[in-house]
Amino acid sequence: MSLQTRLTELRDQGLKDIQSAENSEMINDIRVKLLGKKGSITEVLRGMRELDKEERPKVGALANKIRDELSNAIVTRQNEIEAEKIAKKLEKEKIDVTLPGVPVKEGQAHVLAQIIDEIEKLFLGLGFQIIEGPEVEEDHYNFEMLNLPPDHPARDMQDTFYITDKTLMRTQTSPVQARTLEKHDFSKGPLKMISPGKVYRRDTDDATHSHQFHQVEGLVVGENISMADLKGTLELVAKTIFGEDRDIRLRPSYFPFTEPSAEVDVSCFKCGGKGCQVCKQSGWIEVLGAGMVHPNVLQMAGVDPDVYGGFAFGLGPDRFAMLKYGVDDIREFYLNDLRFLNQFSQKG
Ligand code: FA5
Repeated sequence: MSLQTRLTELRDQGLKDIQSAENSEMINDIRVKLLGKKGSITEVLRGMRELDKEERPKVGALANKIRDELSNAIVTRQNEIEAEKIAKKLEKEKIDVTLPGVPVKEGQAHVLAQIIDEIEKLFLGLGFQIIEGPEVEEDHYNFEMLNLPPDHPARDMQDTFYITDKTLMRTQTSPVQARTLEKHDFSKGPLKMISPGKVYRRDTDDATHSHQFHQVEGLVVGENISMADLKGTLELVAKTIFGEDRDIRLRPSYFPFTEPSAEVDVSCFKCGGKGCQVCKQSGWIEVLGAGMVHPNVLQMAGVDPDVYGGFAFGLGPDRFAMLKYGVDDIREFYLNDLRFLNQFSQKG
């Protein structure tokens, strides 16, 4: 067989093999087999020594042409294989953006925190400051500074958990009144504050009572403040939280730290005022206590009662939440049952 024929055969077979190679390893093997140091083409070129002088350039030119042809084919196939590999990888890693996403579990504020937030927003809008006080309180602030000296009979209504003889879990947010009055500089203007927080009592738990609940205290002290200011403020609170169709009523009451004092009731959410089990047949639910700040409280805090006066109130957000959402048992708020709590989603 002439070298020319051998070369053409090698080319035809080589091109076929290259075309059917499926991966880089196969291509590499073909390259070594054809064009490597011991490859078939190299061997043919070595055999040229035996050829006539005239024949050599012709065969040499053909051999070079075929070698170039084969190496070009190898590079082209190698590139194709790479491109196929990338295409396959992309196909496998493709993200279908139309598939539904994995839902992210999102929490929300507790319904009582939502009510307290709503009350805070209302009062911030009226120019009040928000001031917090300690839950573990001194007897001095929880009672004495509020005109309840030791052995005062009204202390019986607010028995609590004692830490020591003189420290207790506060029974009301009213001690924050005394703490703030002591510090306020009246030359800079009147004091307008609310104080939200937890309070504790030795109350027996039932549908409307809990031994731990929340209060929001309110206090305004300055010059020329009247009971009309108190009533107007409370009406605004009731209508903002409960809506225009709820009524409020003020009943004369007694608190040692206010004079005169009032209990404020809102018409019952369940029966609309006709009388039912929730409102104990009265048609009304007590939501807050209020009154005009007692001169003794001002005096004890170093504020001159002949110049300054004002009003105070203490409301129960737990009872507010019951009224607002028609919840008939206060204990539901503290059970942490998500089936109950998720009903008060802020997302609406
Ligand atoms: C007081 O605690 C007074 N400090 C309120 C006050 C402040 C009067 C400033 C005058 C001036 P009273 O004990 O009524 O008052 O409680 C106030 C509100 O807390 C009640 O109207 C009620 O909404 C709520 N509350 C009282 N006891 C409980 C209880 N055991 N569980 C849930 N809410 C309660």
